Amino acid sequence: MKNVAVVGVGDCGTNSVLRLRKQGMDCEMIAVCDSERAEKIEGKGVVAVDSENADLLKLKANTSTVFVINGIGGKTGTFLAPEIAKKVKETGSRVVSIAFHPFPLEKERCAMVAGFVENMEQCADEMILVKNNDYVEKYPGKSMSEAFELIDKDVYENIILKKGR
Ligand SMILES: Nc1nc2c(ncn2[C@@H]2O[C@H](COP(=O)(O)OP(=O)(O)OP(=O)(O)O)[C@@H](O)[C@H]2O)c(=O)[nH]1
Ligand SMILES: [Mg+2]
Repeated sequence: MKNVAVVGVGDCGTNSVLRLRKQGMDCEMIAVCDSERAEKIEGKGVVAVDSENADLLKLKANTSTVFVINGIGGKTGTFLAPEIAKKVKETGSRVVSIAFHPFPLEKERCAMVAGFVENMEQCADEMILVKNNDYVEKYPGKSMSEAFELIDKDVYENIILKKGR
């Protein structure tokens, strides 16, 4: 898809975009924002961004839609994804947030969802909350990594391909 960029923020977002790339995601640019891992990943078809240089996505790929992907409950994704969304939106791209709701047993992380949603709603044009637990119920007996792969496949087919333009 021309003019579509996908940015993963934090560990979950980074894992997710790397899996999507492996699954053959078609997009103009893949970026990650994770200070701990970006250096190791950058260059292999992946660009490192932070909230300061997120406008790169517009400059380099002339993106019209940018998907910002993160898990909720850690620090990086929860707090930097809205900042990146805001910065990208300022460049004129449409921003769709895809955020993973933590598992119910991650109680303290779940408590951060409401604040994140409130924040992201101010920064993105649209936000989609994907509940990790729904997949565990839908695909019982799968390992965590198998479940994450299925989630990403679904995100690609039902959100990115449908909403990217
Ligand atoms: N769907 C999906 N969810 C994940 C994945 N990895 C982690 N999560 C969820 O995302 C939440 C946030 O975790 P991380 O992404 O590790 O947190 P982070 O944003 O890196 O934050 P810090 O490491 O604290 O800076 C977790 O509590 C899980 O619920 C993944 O690969 N796929
Ligand atoms: Mg992390």
